[in-house]
Amino acid sequence: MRNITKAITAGFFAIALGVAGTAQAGKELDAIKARGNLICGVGIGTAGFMLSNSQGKWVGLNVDVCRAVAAAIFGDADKVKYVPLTSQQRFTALQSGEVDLLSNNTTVTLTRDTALGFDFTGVTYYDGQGFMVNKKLGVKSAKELNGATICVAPGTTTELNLADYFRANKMAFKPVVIEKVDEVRAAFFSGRCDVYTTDNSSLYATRAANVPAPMTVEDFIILPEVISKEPLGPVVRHGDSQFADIVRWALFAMIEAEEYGITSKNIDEMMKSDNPTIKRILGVTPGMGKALGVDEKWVYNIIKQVGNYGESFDRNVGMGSPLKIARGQNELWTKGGLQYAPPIR
Ligand SMILES: N[C@@H](CCC(=O)N[C@@H](CS)C(=O)NCC(=O)O)C(=O)O
Repeated sequence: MRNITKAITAGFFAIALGVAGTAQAGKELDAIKARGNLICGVGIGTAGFMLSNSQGKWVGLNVDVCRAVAAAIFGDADKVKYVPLTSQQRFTALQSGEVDLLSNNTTVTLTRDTALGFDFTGVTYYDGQGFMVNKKLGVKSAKELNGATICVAPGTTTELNLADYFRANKMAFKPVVIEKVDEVRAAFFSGRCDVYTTDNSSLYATRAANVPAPMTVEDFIILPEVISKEPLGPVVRHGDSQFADIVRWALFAMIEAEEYGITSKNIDEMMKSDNPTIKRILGVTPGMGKALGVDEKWVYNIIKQVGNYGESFDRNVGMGSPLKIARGQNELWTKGGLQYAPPIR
């Protein structure tokens, strides 16, 4: 009897602890603060999105999200350690606590948000899956790819959409599944695959930055079909809603700043603005920082050190970069795009 009571009591405490463990706000945040830096899972290397440059400094649109989170937490965008991960490694790395978040072109999906135990906090880049081919192949449409050999990375939505698309169109294909992105690119450029399929953003980046001489950008075309929705965004593991909120609002702050015309260049002027919304965003009217559990200057620090969403987009992947990607769906909602941040209030 006593043993049963003990067992029941122990079980009860285990459950109670478990519940308290998952609901405990700030435990990841506390660990990040105690460590003194944010550990951000990124890709192996994709121009414009996440790349360690010639000085060994990580740059890119996804990297800027990591920097924005560090600016919000530490007031210093440089307090980030980057861990490059393949598509296959990324989810285990997040689940096991090896990284605090992923900001690496991961698509928001239902199963990742639930069964894998993650929370997505926004969309850094609205994307879709496409196909790239060598012009020599003479193909103008994805509908002409019956029987093609196709390079694809494992553990991705890409792999699943590819199978769906070919089945739906009653076509056959031979997958060449390669984990490391540089090896996928090498296989494609050496002619081992007729087609490279991934998110269009990665195809643009690969075409702009990875074509080996004597071939050039002009030798490759990205076919017109976009076969899926790939909303790419930062993702954290379940367990610390406060940390998730900071990641969520760091990206929103970049988007909101663009909407209100606050840039890294004019932010000191903007601190003197009479506009009540701008005063609240920039912490001149306090309250938002306190609510989020960060310094009132969190948005100031993000925008001053990283820039607003439009500045980051332009510098990394847009017209100010070699990729020259049009804003398209990633334009602000006020200009016909999908980028929409809820109010900071
Ligand atoms: N968005 C897709 C694919 C994401 C993905 O990881 N693709 C890889 C394989 S092409 C990639 O972009 N890697 C880039 C890198 O490691 O730098 C997903 O979430 O499953």
